[in-house]
Amino acid sequence: MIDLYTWGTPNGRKVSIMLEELGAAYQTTTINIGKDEQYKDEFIAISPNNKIPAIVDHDPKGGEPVKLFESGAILIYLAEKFEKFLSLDGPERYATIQWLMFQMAGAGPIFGQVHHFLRAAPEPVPYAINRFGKETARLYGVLDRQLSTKEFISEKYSIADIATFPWVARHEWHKIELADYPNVSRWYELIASREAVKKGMAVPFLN
Ligand SMILES: N[C@@H](CCC(=O)N[C@@H](CS)C(=O)NCC(=O)O)C(=O)O
Repeated sequence: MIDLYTWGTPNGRKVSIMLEELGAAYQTTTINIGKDEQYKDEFIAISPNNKIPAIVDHDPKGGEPVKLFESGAILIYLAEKFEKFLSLDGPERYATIQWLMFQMAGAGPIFGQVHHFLRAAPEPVPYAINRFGKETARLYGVLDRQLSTKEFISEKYSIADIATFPWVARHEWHKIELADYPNVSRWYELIASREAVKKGMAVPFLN
């Protein structure tokens, strides 16, 4: 059994999509980051950076339960455990990891800044909105070029697609018109149509 600690955000949904794609046995604990539950001692013991997502795998390949935070690390761990969505060696493995890192270090943090300055900042900061908005458009351009010759971000459906999809699903939050990026748009519809993606995007279920 895998315990998933999450909230209804793109980083959390990367992991719920992955667990659904794998058909893994998991149970969800919600960490309401709007109510500061991420700062509780019991959660920090699992996720020392006090951010979701985090997992505890009670049934690892050997030894003690495995605790992990950072969505990219969790995706790699699960991909290797189940031997799916990441080649175990060869150029394809590193192509996938490269695009996973593009999401982790580029698209995620930058789109997140746009969300913050457009939706949460206590006052308008035009410089920040412009800077992060331009960088967001540039990153969509990079993704669009990559997808102009490929069905998926890497060679096959992989953790690079799983990491990127929930962020692109928030395109309206970062003021991106998907029609301006036809290859991203085509890819987005393809990934959105997967049953496991639909299920993973609905986690955590909140009344
Ligand atoms: N690089 C981290 C980022 C995680 C992250 O930013 N999580 C946000 C929600 S999407 C969070 O828990 N924020 C709570 C806080 O910062 O206090 C990852 O990919 O796991």
